[in-house]
Amino acid sequence: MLKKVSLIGAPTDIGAGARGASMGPEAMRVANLGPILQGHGLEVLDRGNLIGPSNPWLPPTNGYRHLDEVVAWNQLVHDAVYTELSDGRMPILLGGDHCLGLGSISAVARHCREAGKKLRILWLDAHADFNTNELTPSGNIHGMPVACLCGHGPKELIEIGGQVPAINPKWVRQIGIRSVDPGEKKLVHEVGLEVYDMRYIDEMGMRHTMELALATMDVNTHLHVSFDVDFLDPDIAPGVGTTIPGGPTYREAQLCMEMIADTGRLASLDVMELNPALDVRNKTAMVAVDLIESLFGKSTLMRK
Ligand code: B3U
Ligand code: MN
Ligand code: MN
Repeated sequence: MLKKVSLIGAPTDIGAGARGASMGPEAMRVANLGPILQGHGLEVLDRGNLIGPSNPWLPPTNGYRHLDEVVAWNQLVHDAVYTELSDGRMPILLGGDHCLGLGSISAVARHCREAGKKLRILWLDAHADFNTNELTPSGNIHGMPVACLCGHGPKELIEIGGQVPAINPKWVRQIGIRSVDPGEKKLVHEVGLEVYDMRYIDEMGMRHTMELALATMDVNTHLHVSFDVDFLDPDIAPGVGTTIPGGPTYREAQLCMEMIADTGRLASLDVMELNPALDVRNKTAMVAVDLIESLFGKSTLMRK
């Protein structure tokens, strides 16, 4: 695991259906993310916030809301994430809504191509984020980033990482899924995405789920985690725009993070959709920070 990490704030809700994720980066700082990671022996640089277009809050055109602004933000995120990886630092993207997973992961994919690394992506989310402009019920682009990464999306978005498609769907494992739109579901099946939905986690348990999700990694693997905070059960994480009941409990989420930490392969991270306007005394940010600590190996009394 890289010892040097960089925090990149992307304060926007440009792809979301509710305002407020633009305050996510600051809430993570208020919850002490930087100093806490430093306390675990990491060298932490806070790069501050990216500055992009404001949110005009318009209805969709051609099935997309704010496409131009989403492209601009993703370009900024791509460049910032790519720069950190080129410098040998681990980027931690603080969202911002999940449309920015596109810029982040297309930069990671570019880096892996150039470095000859095998890429694995864990998409922790209540949603599959696999809509297109024809399938979307909302036009909100935070419901589309995985489809765009796999080449299903508008030209100006899918080309950001310099290669179309940016990733192979075989590199993705989705965990915690429990809200998928009907057309989206069909496309997810067609593409053959590896999905561990809540039904699977209920039946098989988080341990077995993570063993499978992490199975095909080796020493040459770059592991990217895209953590949509709405992955978590709303009981512990109410501060998100689209709460979906029945998510992983605190213990299940801890185990998920610990098993990722145990691989030693985590090399980039997105923390997305945190919405302080909907939170209760910053508790969702504090849970997210707590889980990120586990992702960096906090909780292993038994193993160290
Ligand atoms: N699938 C719905 C809702 C949604 C997706 N991602 C979030 N919400 N956060 C849509 O609008 O695409
Ligand atoms: Mn998402
Ligand atoms: Mn989600």
